[in-house]
Amino acid sequence: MEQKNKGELKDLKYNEMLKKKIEKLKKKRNAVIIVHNYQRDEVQEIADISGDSLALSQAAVRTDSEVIVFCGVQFMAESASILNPGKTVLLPVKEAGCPLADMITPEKLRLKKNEHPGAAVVCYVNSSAEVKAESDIACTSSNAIEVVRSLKEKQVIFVPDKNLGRYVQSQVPEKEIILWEGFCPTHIRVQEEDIVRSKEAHPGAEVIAHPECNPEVLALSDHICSTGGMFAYVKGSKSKEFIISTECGMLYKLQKDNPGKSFYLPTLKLVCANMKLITLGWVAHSLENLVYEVKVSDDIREKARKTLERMLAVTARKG
Ligand code: CIZ
Repeated sequence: MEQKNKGELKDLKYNEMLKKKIEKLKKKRNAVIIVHNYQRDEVQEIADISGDSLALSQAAVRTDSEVIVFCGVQFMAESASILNPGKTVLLPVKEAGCPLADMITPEKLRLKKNEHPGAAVVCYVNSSAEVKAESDIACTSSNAIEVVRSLKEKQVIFVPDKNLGRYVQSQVPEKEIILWEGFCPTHIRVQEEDIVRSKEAHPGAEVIAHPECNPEVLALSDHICSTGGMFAYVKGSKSKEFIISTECGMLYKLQKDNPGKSFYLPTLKLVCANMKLITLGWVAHSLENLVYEVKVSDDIREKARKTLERMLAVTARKG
């Protein structure tokens, strides 16, 4: 059995104490804790529901709880709030933002729309409520291809992730995709040589990459999909080893759900600092003080809700 040092044992004891406190506060507040796949392991351990941003927003709609503690980043909590106007949505650390979402503003998007008046605007969910309000339809990495295919317009302004947009273009050649120069600072850290080195170290492993990675990395991958798609793919694959090119938090649940399989990161740089801001201590603080409430103004919410609901309708059509 793995030996733990004194410091690690102290941390474990502290975490156990916090988990008990969170459990009590959750009952008192009639709250549900929903946790994104990229969160810290110990935060994933207390999840009532875990998943990708789409699954979490949908789960938030189904819950009877009055309070939703969203362990993720700002745009995810905003989406939950937009789809659940009657509920209190809390983000335990208010600084937990998304640098990709910050690479576009509604003003700049309006200028782009003026340059391409006939184009439809598809926004990745990693965008602010204001940008969603300026868009025609949202998408996630799990449904971006379907969403773009569903549009009647040939020209599509795809914001803000250029790598996801480029990947969608390769799968939907009948459309003309106008890319935005945004990127995820975490996913672009994986380099071609990281994949080459990992394949040499684990020659039997399949490489699965998130479409936010650079095109050179995607070209070396066996399978490209969203985080939700990764769980399904690994479950159905006969392989025993996988190189996972996405944020390191994914390894917690992949390993838990697939005890007989091994998972490797191509580089230790795959850490999203924003996702890791939320700790058990902040979750307890959030429940105790009902902070930090994420609210969207009524006019923006109404428009952004339509953008999200159009996406949900496309996904529902698939069944
Ligand atoms: O949509 C999400 O939750 C993100 C950010 C990634 C993914 O592929 O699930």
